[in-house]
Amino acid sequence: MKIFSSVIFLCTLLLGLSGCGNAGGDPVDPETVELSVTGMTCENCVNGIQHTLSRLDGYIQSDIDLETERARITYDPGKVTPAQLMTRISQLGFEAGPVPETP
Ligand SMILES: [Cu+2]
Repeated sequence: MKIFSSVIFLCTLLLGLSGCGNAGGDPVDPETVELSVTGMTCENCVNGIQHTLSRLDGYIQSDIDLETERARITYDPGKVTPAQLMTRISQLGFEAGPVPETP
């Protein structure tokens, strides 16, 4: 389910990273956070968020769904925190927060 698919996703990501010339640095141990992002109206909003996040050190990748208003963001926890990611998104005029728990 959710946890399972994110494990698969992380494995894929790790394989991808190791293929891009790791010069003996610390291995990145990425984490993925799922956020609720509201206020997006079109693909430009999504692209704007991704563009802004991509300039944050520690940001790796994101998958943002306009319809479900969910953002799944992969990041390096040694460099950036989910709080910083949320702050960046809200600075763009969107509301970002933790996904409400579903029973
Ligand atoms: Cu838009």
